[in-house]
Amino acid sequence: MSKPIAGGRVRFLGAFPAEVPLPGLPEVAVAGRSNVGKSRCLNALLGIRGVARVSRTPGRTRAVHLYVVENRYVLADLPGYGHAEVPSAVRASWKGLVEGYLAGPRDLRLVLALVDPRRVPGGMDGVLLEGLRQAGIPFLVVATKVDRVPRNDRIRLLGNLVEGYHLDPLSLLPISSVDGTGIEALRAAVDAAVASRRPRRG
Ligand SMILES: Nc1nc2c(ncn2[C@@H]2O[C@H](COP(=O)(O)OP(=O)(O)OP(=O)(O)O)[C@@H](O)[C@H]2O)c(=O)[nH]1
Ligand SMILES: [Mg+2]
Repeated sequence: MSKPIAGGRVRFLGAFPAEVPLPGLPEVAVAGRSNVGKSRCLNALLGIRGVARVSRTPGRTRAVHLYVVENRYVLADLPGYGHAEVPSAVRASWKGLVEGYLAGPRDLRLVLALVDPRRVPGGMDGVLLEGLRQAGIPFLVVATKVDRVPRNDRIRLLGNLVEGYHLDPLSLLPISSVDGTGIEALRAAVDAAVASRRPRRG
């Protein structure tokens, strides 16, 4: 059973705390630390309020939430990582869930790796990006909450991300789900990834 949202344009497939089903559509996943703004980014991307629950309590989303968008593709809201208060058993199950998701035989077109540009590059964000690189999974680093970064600091902080994570500057996108900065570009990147053909042999 899936729940229609936004006049049927988006369907909530469910929250999966263990095995994540293969929906048979191209997928785009949203990953990042707890509280980095994944759910709110997802809502902004879809142009709908309240699709994905926006939490004030970090680490609340501990399942993979799947949404079917216009029957074109599936958006996966992955559980956040890195919250200090999360007990180690929960952290281990998080790791298993996300690693299992990423390793599955999915038609995963793009991972939106959300990072807070005010944080020094490294830690779990670095681990995620390195894992995606090694697995050959296409990703876009999305720097969130730029409305909170004074304009004078933006270039410097974004430059730190490019340097710290060895990024192609084109694979970094600053966004704000509050003032809408970068949301159109994000939507275009997702649409392009979904529309692209899978690489063929030969
Ligand atoms: N100023 C500002 N605040 C934001 C933005 N995006 C998210 N927030 C706030 O940051 C907090 C966390 O946002 P969520 O979207 O719930 O974060 P999340 O990554 O889904 O968190 P978990 O599901 O707990 O991992 C909320 O209070 C949001 O309102 C943004 O672009 N700008
Ligand atoms: Mg969330």
